[in-house]
Amino acid sequence: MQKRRFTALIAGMFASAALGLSLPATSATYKDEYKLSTVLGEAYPWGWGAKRWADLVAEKTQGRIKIKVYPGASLVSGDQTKEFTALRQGVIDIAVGSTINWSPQIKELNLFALPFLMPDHKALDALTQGRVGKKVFDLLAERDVVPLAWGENGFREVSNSKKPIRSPEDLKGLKMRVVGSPLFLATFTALGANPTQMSWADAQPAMATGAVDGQENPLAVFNAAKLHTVGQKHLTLWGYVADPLMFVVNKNVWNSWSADDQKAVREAALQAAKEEVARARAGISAGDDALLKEIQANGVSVVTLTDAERGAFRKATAGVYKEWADKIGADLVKQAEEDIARR
Ligand code: X2X
Repeated sequence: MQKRRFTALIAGMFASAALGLSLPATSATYKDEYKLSTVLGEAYPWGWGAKRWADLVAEKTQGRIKIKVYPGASLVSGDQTKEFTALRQGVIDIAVGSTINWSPQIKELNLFALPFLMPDHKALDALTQGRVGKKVFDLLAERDVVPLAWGENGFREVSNSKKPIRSPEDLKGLKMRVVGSPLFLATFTALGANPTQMSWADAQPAMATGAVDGQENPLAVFNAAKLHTVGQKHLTLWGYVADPLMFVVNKNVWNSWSADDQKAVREAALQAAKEEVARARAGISAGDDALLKEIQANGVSVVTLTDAERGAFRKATAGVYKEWADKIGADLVKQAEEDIARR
């Protein structure tokens, strides 16, 4: 009798231990490692910013929160447009993601990809740091993530292996690799190009083999990825769109942390994002053109457009702008236009 009761007790202990293991993490449970997703690695401002955030979090939480960066969108097998869904589902704990890659799930993020909406960095800041940025973060918060800071991939310049691009006519028939949302297909189709969507992982081999003629990405990406080695000899500075980055945490993960640790993670995100934006902007403007010089030294010919030339691209994409402004939400687009005008 005694023995049987003892056996039952032991069995019960094992059962609850096993049960305990399969229960979801309680608020007191921290993971050994949190998975942070990015598309680009540490050689790029984007991946550098993510690593910086992870390091600052480790420091500020005395190692209670350990974050590992998974570049190449590897947690979703490189399929960067699935990143946000995986983040909501908890497959990814934390992310530094581009508005472009998350725009298939959050249509308002297409705002930043409206052709020629933002003329300069000040315009981009007026959006991310103003009421538009707040509205977008509110939308993210409704979708199971906690948004903490705005970073930057950058103004996306167009390159190709065939010829200098100065007018929409020059783009006619060029096979262009584009990302993310159907808005990019619409823009390049309106310009007479032949756009095809693919992930960043697939884009580089496609350029190397000549399966595509060109692509569009910020100068920091062009340079770090050494796109001159995959035939990209012609680069046009047209600044037609810019993609900001968002530093976010899955809501369940966030809620599992103490208030002090949440504060530390938020402060770390703001600091890392600020430093990351500075890196994304380094060397690409009149005051500091070191990066641009490096690209040219690699044999890339760079076309800078006059206002009139830029105007021709704007005109050719005006219909796409109008159509997509309605899809994104006329009110949000109007606010963005007002805030840019007032910058
Ligand atoms: O795929 C791209 O072009 C990249 C790296 O810029 C993004 O993830 C948006």
